[in-house]
Amino acid sequence: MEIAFVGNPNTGKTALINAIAGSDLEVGNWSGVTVEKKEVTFKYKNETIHLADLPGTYTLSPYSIEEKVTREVICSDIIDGIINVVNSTDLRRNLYLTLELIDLQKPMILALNMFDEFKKRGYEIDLKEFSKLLDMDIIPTIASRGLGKKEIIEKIYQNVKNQKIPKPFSYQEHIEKEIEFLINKMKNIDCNIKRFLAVKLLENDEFAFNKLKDYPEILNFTKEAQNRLKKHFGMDVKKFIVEYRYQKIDEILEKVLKKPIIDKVILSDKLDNILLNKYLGIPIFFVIMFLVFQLTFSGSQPLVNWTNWFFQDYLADKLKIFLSPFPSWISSLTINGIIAGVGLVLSFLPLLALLYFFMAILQESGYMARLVFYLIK
Ligand SMILES: Nc1nc2c(ncn2[C@@H]2O[C@H](COP(=O)(O)OP(=O)(O)OP(=O)(O)O)[C@@H](O)[C@H]2O)c(=O)[nH]1
Ligand SMILES: [Mg+2]
Repeated sequence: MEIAFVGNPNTGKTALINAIAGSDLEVGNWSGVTVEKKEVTFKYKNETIHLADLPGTYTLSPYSIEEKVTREVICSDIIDGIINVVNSTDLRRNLYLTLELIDLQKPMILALNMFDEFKKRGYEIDLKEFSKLLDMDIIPTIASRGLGKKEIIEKIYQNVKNQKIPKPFSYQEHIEKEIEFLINKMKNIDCNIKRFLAVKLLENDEFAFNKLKDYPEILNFTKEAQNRLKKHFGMDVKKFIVEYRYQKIDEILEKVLKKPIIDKVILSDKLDNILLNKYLGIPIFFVIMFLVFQLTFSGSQPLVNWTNWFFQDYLADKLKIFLSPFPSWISSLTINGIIAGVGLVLSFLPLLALLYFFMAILQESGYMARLVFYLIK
């Protein structure tokens, strides 16, 4: 069984494969990490399953070479099922590819990845309705932590076994009529992705034309269909189809996605705008550093004083009495040497602890990383 992982760049496809198969393919926090097809073999329920890791792509009408690799593989007969990995925090953009993938009419499921980020931003989604509208299994996942991996593999396995294929995404009625017309004309051609090719022909896609270059009559029928549509819509057919997809995505999201009234992302963006402002960024950095050092010194002062008092007054006095029967050099070595030395070192401890605490806050909040990025820019 050959399963392809398809999705926009940097959505966690490779991370999900690694989680499922325990492999160590390269993941990275930027787009374009995977540039060629990689395959991991994995045993599930006594069946050998090949998981194909593909370069990220935004569309199946791509320009770059890596994206074309993805289209080539995904449109070939070797693929039995598709796991569409989407970034759940950026659904509008990600679902465009999903709608194109549905045209392939292969068993398919949706991994709603980065679900931790999704929750963090306060988004909510009606999974049942979403799954009904797209007619496929939709599983929230956090690939980097391996969450959802069992369900993903089980669902795609079931869908491939039962040949469960999502119902076609319906385009505007005139487009649908022309799709049907072209599919009908391909009746005698041996090909599994006729609907996909019909849509792509209408979109003037070179890949579809290439696939059917041995059938000039189909290309002529395409021209006919395009002319009819152009006349009807009064606009370019490809443009119409692209806009129609986005319109449908908006309708779906309107029904299933709930964003918080105050978007936490926007809040953090606003903070970024202030903290990394062209003129205020550096002065704010110095103010923050000044405050960190002030708070470190004044905050740790009581503890420093207490440590000094404990070693120099309390412990030294007690030891002086305890050591009085011994020769004076032993008492002097212990009190003026060991206790005073250890006390001096330990009196820095509260100060250092507090300093590291504030540094950790600056580091973990992402302020430092952003600042470095800003300075380089
Ligand atoms: N917070 C969070 N991060 C994730 C999740 N899944 C993956 N990541 C991170 O997202 C980044 C991209 O992951 P990859 O697996 O390389 O993404 P990809 O889709 O293979 O990327 P390309 O190969 O470039 O298309 C890595 O830094 C992952 O650790 C997730 O569910 N939550
Ligand atoms: Mg990858």
